Amino acid sequence: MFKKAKSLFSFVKEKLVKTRESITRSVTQVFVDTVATNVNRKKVVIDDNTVNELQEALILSDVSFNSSERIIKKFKDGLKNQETEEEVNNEFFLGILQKEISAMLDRDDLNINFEPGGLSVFIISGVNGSGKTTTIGKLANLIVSEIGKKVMIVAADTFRAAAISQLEVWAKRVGVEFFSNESKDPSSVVYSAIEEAEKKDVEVIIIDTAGRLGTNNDLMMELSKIENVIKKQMGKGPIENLLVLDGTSGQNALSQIEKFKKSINLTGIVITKLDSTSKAGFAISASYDYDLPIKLIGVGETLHDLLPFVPDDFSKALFDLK
Ligand SMILES: Nc1nc2c(ncn2[C@@H]2O[C@H](COP(=O)(O)OP(=O)(O)OP(=O)(O)O)[C@@H](O)[C@H]2O)c(=O)[nH]1
Ligand SMILES: [Mg+2]
Repeated sequence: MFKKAKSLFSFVKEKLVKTRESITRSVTQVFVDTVATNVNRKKVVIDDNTVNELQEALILSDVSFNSSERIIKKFKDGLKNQETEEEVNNEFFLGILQKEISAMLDRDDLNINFEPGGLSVFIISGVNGSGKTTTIGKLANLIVSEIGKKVMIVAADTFRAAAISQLEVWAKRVGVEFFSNESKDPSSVVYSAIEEAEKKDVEVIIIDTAGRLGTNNDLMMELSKIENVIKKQMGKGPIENLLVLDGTSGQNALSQIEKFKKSINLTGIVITKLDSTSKAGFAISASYDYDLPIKLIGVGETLHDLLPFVPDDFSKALFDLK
């Protein structure tokens, strides 16, 4: 799935430059003395002080305490009885860190799912301005260009008048079906959209929702109602229920996951704006602490700037490894 987009490792590396510079700088500093004491040694030794500094550096790079504990434990396990013929340099330590982080992010539910033979319904939600509408345009493009399915995008953000026309522009740009109507009730828009999709043999509908804070109960109930309407109408819930997180908010985005998770059955997360943040470290915690797959990442504002999430590529890009 999404094979072409998946092969863009060098592109991810290029885009993650801000986070990479910040993480690599702080983590590299931690290892300076350790690298010196391990020169010409076969068995690698690292002291507790260095390990503590490493944990601090991770936390300063927007990794949560919980995730940092796990990374440190795995890092220490990885080093235990480590005998190496390799030169013990920075890359040696970063390589061990990268492998552990990659393993933490790797899951068997990273792919976007489609209903076999039926209509696939995707809901896209998130706080205001996180990148939902832009992500929908890019995702529609990925699905059309790589999988060739017939897509309809649905304007269920009835809150802002401009939201509908913004989505319509994306639909035209990508060349997919677009649905909106006069109703102010997002669930009613979704209901009509599904009827229309069935008439037009659409295979995937992607629903744009209004930005909302997880603390606003009324708006969270509205989101949950959309999910319930789909369940009733289709006999099952949306196959993808994706929460879009703004990469520039760093650890602040984590509390949003917790709140959205209480109201809707999230199937995964999308992290946007990774091209303009130094805080991408929080992505590790977004997945590990909340037991959710990162399915897609946004790395820019154009049509092609949405990529499937590949844990090994992402973690290598964090530490500038090949
Ligand atoms: N650099 C960068 N900008 C992005 C990315 N994704 C979205 N944006 C920008 O973020 C801004 C907000 O994007 P929207 O898609 O309108 O966000 P939204 O979540 O739909 O916003 P609301 O509907 O108002 O809640 C726009 O200026 C986008 O171009 C990304 O991956 N990288
Ligand atoms: Mg929007």
